[in-house]
Amino acid sequence: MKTLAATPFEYTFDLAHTALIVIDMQRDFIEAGGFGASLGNDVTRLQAIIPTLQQLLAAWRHVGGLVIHTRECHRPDLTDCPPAKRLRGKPSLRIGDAGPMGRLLVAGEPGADIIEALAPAAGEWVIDKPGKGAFHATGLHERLQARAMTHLIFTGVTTEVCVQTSMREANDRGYECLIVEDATESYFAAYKAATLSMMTAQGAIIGWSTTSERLIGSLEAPDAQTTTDGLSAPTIPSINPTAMPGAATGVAIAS
Ligand code: TIU
Repeated sequence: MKTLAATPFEYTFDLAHTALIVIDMQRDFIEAGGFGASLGNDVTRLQAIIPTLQQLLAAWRHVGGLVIHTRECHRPDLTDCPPAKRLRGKPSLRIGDAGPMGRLLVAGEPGADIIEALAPAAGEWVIDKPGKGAFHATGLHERLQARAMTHLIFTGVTTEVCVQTSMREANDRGYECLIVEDATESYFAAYKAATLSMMTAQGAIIGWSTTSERLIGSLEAPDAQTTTDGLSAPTIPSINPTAMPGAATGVAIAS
């Protein structure tokens, strides 16, 4: 088991039953000319977390943890895009319209791709999702159950839209959820801050938050032993023979 400092209190997980989820790090949200920009957002804000996510992914892959990537996108015929979603508001382009990176939020188009810097590795899951939440109409819960996953660690964009929705869906399905503060970002700093506060309030009502440094540190530290009652066993100091009484002088110790 691994334990790390988190808000509002320590978070403990077993790597074999924990997945790292990277939400929607797609060109459509992060690059100019995509869906995020069509809504009037400054997409450059989201680019700040790319190096942090690269470090976290490298550390997670190094210890052999399961990685799951999601992509918000729709079938080319848009049958999985409710009119309420497509027709909402007055964006410069709507879902399915052609933009400089192809049709917005449509599977198979360049804009729907995960950015090159965070490309999925072989064996990692890539979940296409028509909604904001990763569990809606994706079969993700069933796949996680088949792998006996109990803990989910959330990263990606945007904090208060797809990341928060997914973490709330996961919490209601019984997963112990952690969000990595510097590996998630929003177009709005205030919404990110509010989301982290509200999800960790009331004794981790939705889940915990921590930093990538703490999470990576926990991966590098040896696993804590657990006792049968689930509590961490006290650490037994290793014995250094040269530090034992008499060792330096060669005096025999009476047995
Ligand atoms: N608009 C916005 O903040 N986000 C989305 O539409 N999707 C995701 O968060 N992925």
